Amino acid sequence: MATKSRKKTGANSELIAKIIDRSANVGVIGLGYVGLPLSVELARVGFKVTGFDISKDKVKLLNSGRSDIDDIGDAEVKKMVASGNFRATSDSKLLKKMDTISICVPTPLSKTKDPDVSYILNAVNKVRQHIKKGTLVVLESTTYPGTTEDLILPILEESGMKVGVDFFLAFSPERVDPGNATYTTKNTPRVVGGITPACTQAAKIFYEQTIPNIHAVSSTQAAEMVKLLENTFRSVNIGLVNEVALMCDRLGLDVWEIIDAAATKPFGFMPFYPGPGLGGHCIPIDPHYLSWKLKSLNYYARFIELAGDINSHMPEYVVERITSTLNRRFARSLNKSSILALGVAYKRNIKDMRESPALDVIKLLEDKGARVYYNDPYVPTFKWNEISHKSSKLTRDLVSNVDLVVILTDHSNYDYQWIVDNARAVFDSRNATKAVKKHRNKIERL
Ligand code: SAJ
Repeated sequence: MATKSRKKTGANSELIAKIIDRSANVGVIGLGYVGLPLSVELARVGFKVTGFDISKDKVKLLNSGRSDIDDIGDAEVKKMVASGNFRATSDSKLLKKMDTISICVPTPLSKTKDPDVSYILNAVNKVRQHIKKGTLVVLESTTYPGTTEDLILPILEESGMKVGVDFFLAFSPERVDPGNATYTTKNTPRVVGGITPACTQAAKIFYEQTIPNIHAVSSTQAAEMVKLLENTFRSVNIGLVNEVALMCDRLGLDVWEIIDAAATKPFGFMPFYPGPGLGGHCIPIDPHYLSWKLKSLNYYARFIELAGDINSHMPEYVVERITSTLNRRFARSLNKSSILALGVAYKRNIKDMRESPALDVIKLLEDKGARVYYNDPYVPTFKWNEISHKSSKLTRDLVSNVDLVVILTDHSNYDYQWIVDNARAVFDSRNATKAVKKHRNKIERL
């Protein structure tokens, strides 16, 4: 916990003093997988945190000491609330008491695959109505370069206040990796970029109180671009390795063997793994914020679009492979076959299903006439396209009676040997069965 004191310079000296002595009232708008962990860390180091959320149910749940986020347990919320350092509210009028405001709201894509910054605008307009002199506003939501300066700054200056003098505005990308117990909000280095040097300094000192390693960049646009590079790097490399999987299939090679062997190279290589597609609310989406912005500058971001194309076709490829497996092994067509899908969350060991490719695979299988059951220990039920689905109990009877089991999310708590022992055939899109010793002849992999 960095409680470094700073030579108080510039227009933000009063704010910095309040941040360092913890008398600053801290506001967090959006209490999801980013805002809630941030609130926990800020409360932990002694700030009085007010969490703002439009969901009254979420506000009620948090104030009663319970969590709806995978990475934050009820005990942490209960402790934070009991300490008196946190309360949740839907009343945006309380923003007028805040000395710092962190905006952690969703930035999805619209139906036409354009950035949807409506959540950011909704939050910023509430801040504009209530912001007081000397406040630090930091946007954390992933967005295209220019959002903070071109969209948010003019709205906040409608208050008549001057940025860098009367209030401070910066961008600091969230880097939460849901389900990652090693790297959490409090030990993941942070990038900050302000509209003015005084804004950058205020943001740097604010985050230093909870995170030891803060890296300042020259502008809000630079900070916005850093995050998009991080996530585009992942999307493009996942797209590459998904295409390598398609190549290996045609070459009669085992893509998992190839990647594991390449990963023995101690430098200049970083393993990514093929899968049924790209899920989550970040990796499939954030790169399109960047390509959208570049289109407005008459530049076509080819890598982003190509990776998006490959990644979004993986569900179809998985269904093609299942179809040929049923055909080859049992002379069965997909139509009227029975399939058990294991895992619907978008990645292992979490319950989040946003943009999960498992849903696309299940829909494609059903569209081709298969009877699909699913099991996911993290997702007991879900509703999709107005249809409710319920996780089937993972019994020997079910596993042994379906024509094929497809592994879509490699949750660690599955007994993969037991599954293979009892299944007629297994299509493994995650290499989850790599440690399975017996009956490997039943397994096909991406
Ligand atoms: N995936 C693959 N192959 C891989 C890695 C991932 O198919 O080699 C798939 C996953 O199954 C998942 C999707 O890609 O469906 C996204 O996976 P992810 O590991 O990037 O997970 P996210 O989106 O939950 O979190 C990411 C963060 N992950 C990591 O850095 C490991 C990080 O990029 C961001 O902090 C976060 O998105 C965000 O909020 O932007």
